[in-house]
Amino acid sequence: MKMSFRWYGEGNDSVSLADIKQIPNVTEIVWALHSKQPGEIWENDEIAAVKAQLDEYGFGMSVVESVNVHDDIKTAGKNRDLYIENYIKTLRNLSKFGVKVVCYNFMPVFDWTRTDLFHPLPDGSTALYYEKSKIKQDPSEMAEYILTNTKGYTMPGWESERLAHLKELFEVYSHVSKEQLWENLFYFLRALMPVCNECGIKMAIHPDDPPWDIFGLPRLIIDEASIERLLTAVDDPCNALTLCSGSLGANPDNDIPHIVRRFCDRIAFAHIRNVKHYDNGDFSEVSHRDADGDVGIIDIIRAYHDGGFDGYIRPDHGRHIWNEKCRPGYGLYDRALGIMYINGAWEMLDRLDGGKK
Ligand SMILES: [Mn+2]
Repeated sequence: MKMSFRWYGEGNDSVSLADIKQIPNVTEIVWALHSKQPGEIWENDEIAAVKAQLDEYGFGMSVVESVNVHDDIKTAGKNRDLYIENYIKTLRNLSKFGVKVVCYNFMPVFDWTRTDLFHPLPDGSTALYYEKSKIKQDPSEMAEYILTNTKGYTMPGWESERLAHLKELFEVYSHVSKEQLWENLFYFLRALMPVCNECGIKMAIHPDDPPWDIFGLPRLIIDEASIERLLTAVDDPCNALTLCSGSLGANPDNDIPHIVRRFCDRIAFAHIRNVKHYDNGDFSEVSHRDADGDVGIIDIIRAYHDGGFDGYIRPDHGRHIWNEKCRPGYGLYDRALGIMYINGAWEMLDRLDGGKK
């Protein structure tokens, strides 16, 4: 495995590359051009500017998270083919700079969704939290909360410009059934696969988060069966997964270690995150320590190790600890602790394997 760390870019992240350099074993930065709107082409000079920043610290730029997919592609809108062409141009440009994995998602309207970005945990830290009863059919209450209570930060897809057009977006998606959304995803991937093979880029879809329908909108990548459907419908090594243990793990029925073992050779990018479930359907993000949550972090790491996983791995959201001022879920401290936990487990498994020989 190759350890990586998500970074929002110069001037857009409380964490510096110099900070990240001091976390043991991190060799890759997971990056993006965050000012780009879905559908825009990422130009060579813009990518080169990030590369120069990463080169200074000896970091690779193999993984992009995310190149976002335009709503016209998700809904088969009238400019779908134009935006697919733009996406392909972006992939070609990225490949010239050594990008190997592009993470993306196919969630309608919203990206990942939580009802509280600063939920207090018993130890005095805070974490991202999902309260089931707060997610109603109408998202306007949630939109209000996001606009007024998130201390200047927001979740992707919940930006104020986007929330202002919520009605129109919902109107467009109201004509897209779950089956049509699947077809639109396959259409997109089939158009991309020849270019991906030529450029050596894997398209690694991130599961829907949470892994069930919300606000009456369909969600596709939610469990083992849907992953199987995706990988068989477009059976190409470049049609790959970002396996997020926290996203899939929000549903207690998902056996993540089993899913990792089953699809290990199609996982290009691993997100490691722990989740604690409550009986009423709420869930909280927690530390990476296995015993603090319910997804089976140690069994997940063991599944990757047994599968000879040589893709990219990163700690996913962390808690807010030690009064860090940072983007919700994306501080330095708890993610660094998560990395050391994964490093420790991985090195121990290496040692145990060595002892068997
Ligand atoms: Mn994730």
